[in-house]
Amino acid sequence: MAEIYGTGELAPIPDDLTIVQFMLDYQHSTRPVPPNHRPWFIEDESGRKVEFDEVKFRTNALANAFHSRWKLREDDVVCIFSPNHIDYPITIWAAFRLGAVITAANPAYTADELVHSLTTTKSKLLVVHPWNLKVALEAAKIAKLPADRVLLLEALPATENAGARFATVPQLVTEGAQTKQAFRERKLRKGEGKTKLAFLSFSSGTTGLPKAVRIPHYSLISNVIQIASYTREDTLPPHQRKLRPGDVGTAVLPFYHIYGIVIIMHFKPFYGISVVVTPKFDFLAFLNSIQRHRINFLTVVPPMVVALCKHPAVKKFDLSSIHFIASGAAPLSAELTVQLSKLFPQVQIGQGYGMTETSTVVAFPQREQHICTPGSAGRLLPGVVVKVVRSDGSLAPRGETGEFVVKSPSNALGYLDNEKATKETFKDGWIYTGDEVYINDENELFVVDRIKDLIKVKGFQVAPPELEGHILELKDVSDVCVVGKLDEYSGEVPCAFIVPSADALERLKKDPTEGEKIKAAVIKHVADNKVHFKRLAGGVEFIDVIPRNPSGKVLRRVLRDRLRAQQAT
Ligand code: 4UW
Repeated sequence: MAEIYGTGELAPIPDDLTIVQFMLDYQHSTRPVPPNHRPWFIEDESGRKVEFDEVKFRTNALANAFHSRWKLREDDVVCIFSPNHIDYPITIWAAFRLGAVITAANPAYTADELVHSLTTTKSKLLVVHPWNLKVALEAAKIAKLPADRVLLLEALPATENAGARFATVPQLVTEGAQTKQAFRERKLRKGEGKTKLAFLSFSSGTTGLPKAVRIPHYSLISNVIQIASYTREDTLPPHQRKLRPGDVGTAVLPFYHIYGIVIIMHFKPFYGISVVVTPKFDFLAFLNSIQRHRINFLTVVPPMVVALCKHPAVKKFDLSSIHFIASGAAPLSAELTVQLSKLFPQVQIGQGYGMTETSTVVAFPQREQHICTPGSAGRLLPGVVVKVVRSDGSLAPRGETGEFVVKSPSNALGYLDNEKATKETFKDGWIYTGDEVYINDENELFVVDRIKDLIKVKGFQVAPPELEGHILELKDVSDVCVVGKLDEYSGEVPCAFIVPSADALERLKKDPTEGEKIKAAVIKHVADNKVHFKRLAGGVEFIDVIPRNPSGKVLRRVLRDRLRAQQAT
């Protein structure tokens, strides 16, 4: 048994275009309708629609202003720090017109976390939503980014006078539209798309701290084409297909994450699907929005499926417009899949599997199936070649488990300034995912476990070493190991095993109530400095010694499995 190939033919992938040219200026054979078929974006709350012509106009005007005001140019990095916003994609595409690179930060980040993104990527410009301005300014100061390099996505409320100090995107669009085009668009030579950087997206990969993944334009274009090819070959009659041009889709999952970047921001409008842009996830507002905008296509993560299955309010809304729900970013159990299909019998339901390093989708809900095989993470996309590698390095036959190893035209280039981690994960065109999987005869993927360090909380990445380094700052802790504890809603939540310092042990001996105080201090230290999903919701446990292998590597799985065994009893 050798390599396994994805299903179907893959259309040619242009390697001389940037993703903005591919989206706004080009008619690829897999694009089912002309780009001006439907509104591209719909602002959830106001219902404001942005048509293709306006998207293009605003992108070009903003690129012009980026050039005149800041001389933004080739390879400059722009950091966008915002919840989903109707001008978020336009800002990114404008930067791409100039050959600049985007890093998108989680809008819930604390100042310290944002500083890490800004400094690692050497960002030159910070584009911010007014809600994030305070944290952004704090981080910009530490990262030595001048305040005149902060751009607001929209004006501050009139009550906050500081608004006048910062330029806004709408202002720059007006400014850029008034002057003649001053910039020369960055055009690519044949083949250059394969190396020309588009995004620096953070992922902790299989081990260590979050790293910036180098994603070129070609990878993004490839993935959009792979999904579109797969979907267009559909053997079903058009009215029964799960994805149809003219559909309305959600953008409640964040644009900053690779799932949002590829599927929601690029694939949906490319395929003629209007995107309803929602800045914050609130379940009742989400149901309301589906009803109000007659949404057909939901891209979700498993906790949203839990809510759809269990929340009593679901029955109060008219959700009959939905015809396709795709879940991804973390495992969706077979039980939940079946439960969801019973509640929504008219809806096609499936899972996709993706990874920042494969930017992004490797497997997508199988075309012909109304309900995916419960537990399956989708079927391999065209253009994807995979191996399942056992721990002894041999290849596992179909149906047997091993590490999932992927070669796809969408694979990223490696990690920024981190040769060691790049060599461990990116080998001869293959990406070692750190996921344990098997593939059945139908080319369906089943993720059975995670071999890598990563914890996924509601689909968000949490890198245990990041929390461990942070917890070790406390003098009461002499050693620590963070693992994922199973959680019905979030999938997993971080739990810390700590070895108390000698001093803390002395205090504990004298006064047993000290234990709770130490645990509370650890929880608070993380909660005060890290984004909400990194909090130690799984609690803190004392342990005598952290298990390590002879070379000193933490045996995280030993503790994780011990915890899960306890949970099972
Ligand atoms: N089942 C089990 C799954 C699954 C999974 C991911 O944060 P990253 O780097 O990236 C993502 C991307 C998810 C995604 C993108 C596009 C898409 O269509 C879709 O489904 C509709 C999902 O999460 O995390 C990568 C890691 O997340 C886990 C797995 O461990 C992987 O290495 N993961 N999807 N269906 N686990």
